[in-house]
Amino acid sequence: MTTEQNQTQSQAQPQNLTDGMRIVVQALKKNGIDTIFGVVGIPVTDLARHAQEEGIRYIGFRHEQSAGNAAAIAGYLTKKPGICLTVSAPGFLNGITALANATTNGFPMIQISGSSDRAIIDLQQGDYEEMDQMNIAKPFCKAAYRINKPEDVATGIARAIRAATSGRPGGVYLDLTTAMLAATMDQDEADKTLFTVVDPAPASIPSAASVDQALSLIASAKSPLIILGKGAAYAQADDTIKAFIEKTGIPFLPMSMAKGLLPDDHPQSAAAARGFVMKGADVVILIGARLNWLLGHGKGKHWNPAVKFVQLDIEPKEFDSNRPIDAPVAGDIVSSMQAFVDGLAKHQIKVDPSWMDAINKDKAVNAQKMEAKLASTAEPMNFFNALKAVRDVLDKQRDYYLVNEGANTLDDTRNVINMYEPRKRLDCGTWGVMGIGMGFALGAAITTGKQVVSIHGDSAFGFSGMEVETMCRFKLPITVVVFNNGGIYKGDSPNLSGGTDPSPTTLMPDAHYEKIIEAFGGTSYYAETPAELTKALTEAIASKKPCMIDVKIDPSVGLESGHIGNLNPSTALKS
Ligand code: ADP
Ligand code: TZD
Ligand code: MG
Repeated sequence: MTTEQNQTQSQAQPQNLTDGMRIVVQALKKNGIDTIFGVVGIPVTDLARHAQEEGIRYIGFRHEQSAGNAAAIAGYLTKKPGICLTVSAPGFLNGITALANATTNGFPMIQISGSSDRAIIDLQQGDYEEMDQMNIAKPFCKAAYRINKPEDVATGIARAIRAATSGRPGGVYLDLTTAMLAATMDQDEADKTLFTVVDPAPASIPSAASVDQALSLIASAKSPLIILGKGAAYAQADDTIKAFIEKTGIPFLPMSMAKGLLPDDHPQSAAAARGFVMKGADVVILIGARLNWLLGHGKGKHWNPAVKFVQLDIEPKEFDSNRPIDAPVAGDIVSSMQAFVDGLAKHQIKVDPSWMDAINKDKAVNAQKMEAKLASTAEPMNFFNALKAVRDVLDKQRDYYLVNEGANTLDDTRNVINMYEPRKRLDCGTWGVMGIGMGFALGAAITTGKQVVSIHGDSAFGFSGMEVETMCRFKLPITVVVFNNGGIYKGDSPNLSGGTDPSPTTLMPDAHYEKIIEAFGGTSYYAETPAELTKALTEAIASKKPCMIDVKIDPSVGLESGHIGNLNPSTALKS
């Protein structure tokens, strides 16, 4: 028995008293929180124990960053804030990258962290894990609060839930002082403080004038294009978005995590003609997508110079952030898309068939080029013949979540693997961050109970690889696929000094990542050919058990930085 367990039992509260940490659990329960992802230690171990005792699922991770990523993706999938529990100072800091990433991507998440004695922190007298956590968290999240008294727990939790989920969702930091966690109060009085937040993310109805203006502009277009972003996927306005797209006939381009909102094989998908439609569109309708680097900031050589923009977003500050927006529509996407569908009675929107014909021609040319790449018989495999094997297995069974991280492994998988259902593709997102992989895979599997296929570059996998133990401990139906080309982007880059140290991008080409899972009783596969990969993936998925496949990829085939080599500062010198 640990000292902490001893303390819990010997300090049993009299019947009519409760304490801060029990009230936190009650307040979370009262607000429908059913899962906590975290890593325990002083001062939050008993909080996790009480949560489990009260029927909240506690998923213990090996590193807070993965716990935070799991919470963030749970938030994205459910529209309820995902909860990540961390200990003070170092545990808190380990969670902050995930909290910042959640905020950047618009995922609702609350990082709840214990913190040490305020008086000692403020005088910097050197407490155990001393850190001024709330002030450190502030630049990395949407909002930060501290609960100092047990009487304030319910209000603190309510504020965190509202801040995480209303408006543009994001990460919230909630600081729980050790003193508050231990403070006692009368149980009946504590019960009276508890409440359920009413309508945590209120609808935001767009003005009729803004909808009218947008629909008039769209009706005047010759070559309109809809861009669907992960904000649209998050909003869960699936049927209304589909209705608007199909009633108007406007082609659509999904951003990475919006793939599957409408199926990738939908006749109006312009995904395989991305460059062509961006250059050719005269009116672009952004639905829950920002004009950030992923869309070339909405200007420059990739766009039609005369293009006009309609933008549907819940965050009015987003409009004009990169270029003027001709018809901004401020509102939540459920309400705005409903207004758009209703507005079709008044506005005649019909797309000129020659626009779709031109798109289809471009799609056909690109599809042919892609099929040629996929038909490669290279051995060792390149990304494309390996991905063809994966695609052919996954296309047969569509009820799975796809997690994806890496550089070439990310970009090529996005292009090859079709998605058919909303919110099923989970990836590096707005920052292109490595390390989300295992956290997202675990978060998706725990939240949905469904099969997850998690495809990582060998470098990307390394950031969260120890969570293979977590996946085995919880017996989750996740198949981890590592595309092992022996490095960051590729495995054969030279050391420019001519010395024997591996180059900055080199990892071990002969590593057998699949062996990791053997340590935890999971099933391992190694694939050197497409046939071996097909067999391994088919078996792994059918087993519904934790599995790992190391896929041997030619170390020489990756592109520097995948598809974003143009962002490398040294490109100018090289060319
Ligand atoms: P992507 O990376 O897919 O292009 P972004 O994360 O850049 O998507 O953009 C998502 C946008 O969606 C953000 O500007 C965010 O404010 C917006 N958004 C998120 N949820 C909603 C919602 N429910 N209604 C309207 N807009 C939303
Ligand atoms: N650290 C973090 C947190 N995020 C990052 N994006 C990077 C470092 C830099 N980086 C990339 O942008 S991609 C990548 C790194 C380290 C790994 C690419 O190698 P991989 O994929 O093995 O995962 P491929 O298939 O070899 O390209
Ligand atoms: Mg690699």
